[in-house]
Amino acid sequence: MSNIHIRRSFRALFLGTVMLAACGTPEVPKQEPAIPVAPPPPALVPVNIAMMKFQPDTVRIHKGDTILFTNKDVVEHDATALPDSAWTTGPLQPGQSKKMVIDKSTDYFCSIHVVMRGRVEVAP
Ligand SMILES: [Cu+2]
Repeated sequence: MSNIHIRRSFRALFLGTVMLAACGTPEVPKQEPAIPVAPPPPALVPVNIAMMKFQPDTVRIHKGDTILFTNKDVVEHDATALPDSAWTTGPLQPGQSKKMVIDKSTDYFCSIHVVMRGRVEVAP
């Protein structure tokens, strides 16, 4: 390689470097200050009673949510906390509903038909 070729190669390399530098470093997007995210509003979570079952039999809710128990069966039912009856919907006639705010994870059953079981999982 002749001297002139080496000089041209250096010049090309130099110009390439200058051009790259002129483009600047890629701009990093500015971080916006974090906007606090509001917790989701309390939800109304349906649990239907039909065909001698709680449907769904397990619900996962957040603290403050309301469960709406609705008896869609043809006979009376209730939903009562296990093991201590800490809460109960009371008897629900066919077509009746009852809203319950349950703030602690618990199993429950129908005290009229004790084989009917359900569970509420409460996330903090
Ligand atoms: Cu029942």
